Amino acid sequence: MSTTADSTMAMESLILELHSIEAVKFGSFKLKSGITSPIYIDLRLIVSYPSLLLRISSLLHSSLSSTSYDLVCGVPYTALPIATVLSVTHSVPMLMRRKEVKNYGTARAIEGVYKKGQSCLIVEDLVTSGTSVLETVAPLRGEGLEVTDVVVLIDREQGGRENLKENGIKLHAMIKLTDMVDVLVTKKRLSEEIAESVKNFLEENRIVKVVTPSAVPQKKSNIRVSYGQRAELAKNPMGKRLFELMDAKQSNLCLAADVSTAAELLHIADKVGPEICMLKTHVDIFPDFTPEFGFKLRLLAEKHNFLIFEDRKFADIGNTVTMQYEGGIYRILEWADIVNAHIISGPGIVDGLKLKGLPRGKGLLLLAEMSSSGNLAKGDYTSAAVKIAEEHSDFVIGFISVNPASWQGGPGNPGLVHATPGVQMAVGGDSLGQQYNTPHSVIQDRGSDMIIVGRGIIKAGNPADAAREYRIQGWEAYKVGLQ
Ligand code: 5BU
Repeated sequence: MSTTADSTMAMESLILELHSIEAVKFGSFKLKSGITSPIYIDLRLIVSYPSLLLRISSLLHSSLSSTSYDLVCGVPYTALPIATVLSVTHSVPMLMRRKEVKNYGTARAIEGVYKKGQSCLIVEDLVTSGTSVLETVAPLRGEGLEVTDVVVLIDREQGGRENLKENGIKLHAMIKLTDMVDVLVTKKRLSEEIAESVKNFLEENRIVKVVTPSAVPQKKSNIRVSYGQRAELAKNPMGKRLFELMDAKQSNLCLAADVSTAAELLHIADKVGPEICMLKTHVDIFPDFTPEFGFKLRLLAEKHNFLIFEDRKFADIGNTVTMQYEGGIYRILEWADIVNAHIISGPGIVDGLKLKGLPRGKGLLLLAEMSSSGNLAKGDYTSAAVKIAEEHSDFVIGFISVNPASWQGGPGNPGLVHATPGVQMAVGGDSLGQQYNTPHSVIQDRGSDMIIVGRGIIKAGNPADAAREYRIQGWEAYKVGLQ
């Protein structure tokens, strides 16, 4: 029998065994995300079947005959036993990634022995969007390891392959979920009807926006000027401070702290403070705002060394914005280091904000682009923002942008910063038009300097850990450009 026929048979028998032990079930299952799925896969129970575990590990290993690696690391927790067996039976040293980083002792995110530059293969049981894989890749890359390949037992085919590719990782999947469904139908374990509903479900719930080559702008140049050097080129003192702070904290992460109350914001700012260079607020969403809020947030900003950016998006004529900036109940000028403005009303808006902000050492970001689908900030509008920024570079510290690498002339003046919202570990979006890109894509391909992350952090089980992952991913992407 040919090797292909051998491996097809091995795969079919594995699929049937996974079905027999109920690692794959069909019915109606409520997923963590709230949606109801006609299929449920639980590979945790393979630890109860030693010979199956051994078979899976050796099949994963043999499916990678043309890929070389020095180390293996399983994605916690289900893939850990698979990675362990693979490591032991094929004498490849293993690493372990801690899910919870201790804040005492060695506080290591990666356990095991390794050297910078070694290659590490990721082992995973099931890939959906690829987010869990990326959460393991980030700290490994953060330690200087090369991570380019992940081997997975089952690919749900819901965007993982595309999202991983976007992050420079090749997915080697042993079993594709649709193939599994086909085998179960052929072997009379599953009706055609259920198989159809599973396939429809997978198609309708793809967590991906496939990024076509033309949608990913190419960098104009591979060489990036360091944040430290750019601090020297910034004309506005707040812009200079921002670059210095990013350099010192090794962070290009801004938290979009869109929580429900001011109290919650102060709580999360204290937890996430060590990871961020900037904290972005929408102060008008808080029912419990008091005049002390700004003072308390400033104390936290000093404690953890981050800047405060009120995402006020001023849009009126110069005279009105001076009053909106300084007055009202929020008194933004008192506590925010940075604000932003649309340029729809013309350069007078910058003059107005500058009148109040410049004497107090503040900075302004101009909205050159937006992250939401169908927005109108593009082309000539974006170019006009660049022109106004250049003419007011004593006060304007940079832009809210999404694709500065695709601008005519590229991201332009290195003394100005680019901050990009719409960032999550996996590309995709929300139901109200938000569009997400990955940290790697934002910093590396799109030529931005800073990732602005909201729900990716605040909705995570542990926001401080999630912030750490985003910081590492953002910083790694920046460092690649420096080399
Ligand atoms: P998210 O949860 O990561 O989607 O939050 C994004 C934040 O960035 C949120 O506070 C938005 O108001 C903000 N934002 C944005 O998403 N897109 C834009 O173009 C601009 C701001 Br400008």
